[in-house]
Amino acid sequence: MKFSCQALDLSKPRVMGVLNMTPDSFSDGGRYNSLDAALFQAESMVNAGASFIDVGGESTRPGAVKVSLAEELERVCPVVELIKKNLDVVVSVDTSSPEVMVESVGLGVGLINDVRALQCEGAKQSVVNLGVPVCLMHMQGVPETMQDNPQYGSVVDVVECYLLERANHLIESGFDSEKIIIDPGFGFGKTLSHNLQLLNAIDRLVLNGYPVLVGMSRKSMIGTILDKPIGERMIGSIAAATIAAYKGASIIRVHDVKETVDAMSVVQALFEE
Ligand code: YH5
Repeated sequence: MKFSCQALDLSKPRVMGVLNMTPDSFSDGGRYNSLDAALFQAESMVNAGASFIDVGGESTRPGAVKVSLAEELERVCPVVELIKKNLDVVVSVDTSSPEVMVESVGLGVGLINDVRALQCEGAKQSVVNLGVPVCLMHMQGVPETMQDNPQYGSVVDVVECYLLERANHLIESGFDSEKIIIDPGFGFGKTLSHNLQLLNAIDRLVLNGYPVLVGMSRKSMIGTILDKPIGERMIGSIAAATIAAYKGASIIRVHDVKETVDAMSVVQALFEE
């Protein structure tokens, strides 16, 4: 089966809503940092058709400052617990920390989303022990400096090779290959041209047999194409999401859930014809 990931139904393109718990959150201005507001936002995204809520407590945007483990646990765990108690949705946690992975899975998280593809000390072993699905993302460099003149020979070759290597590594450690999702990491050490080459190669990434997750929502690739600020990137983001889904991406990580869900219904209608 092409879109198989045990415990997650990826038989059609799914939408993952972003729930940013960082105080410096770029797109919600930090408005959702109280627990009640976070639950309200999560509930709105579920009502709008989100299949996943991605909770993140570490900002990985270019130039962001590092967050302590205690701080990340304090940002992530209470909201994960609250969402799992109140809503019927798969919660994913955007983390690279094994401690956050273990704690949040204990609270009901169903997917680990790691932008560092389990390269931090102890992360791979934690995921193997926990046995929950994981998204492995490609990043060139580190968030602090990754957008300072990124370079590749062939970006598609490099990204594909890296993701398959990380997946193989995990499988060799005893992890179920059916629980692996891959993500080219739009904007993580990539120029606009690199991002467009990757978007155009989503169908090639899908051929490896792992479900593909993409996150382009509101990112600078959209901003650069449109020459528009973050608040005016929704329609461009939906266009990019539609292209990715049409090329076979299974999970689309977005801020604007309702609008993207409609776009995914159009793609799915075409697949069913
Ligand atoms: C992703 O692609 N991205 S956090 C800068 C922006 C807008 C949005 C300048 N976590 C991904 O969303 N996890 C993030 O405008 C992710 N894939 C996966 N799997 C960065 C982000 C953003 C950054």
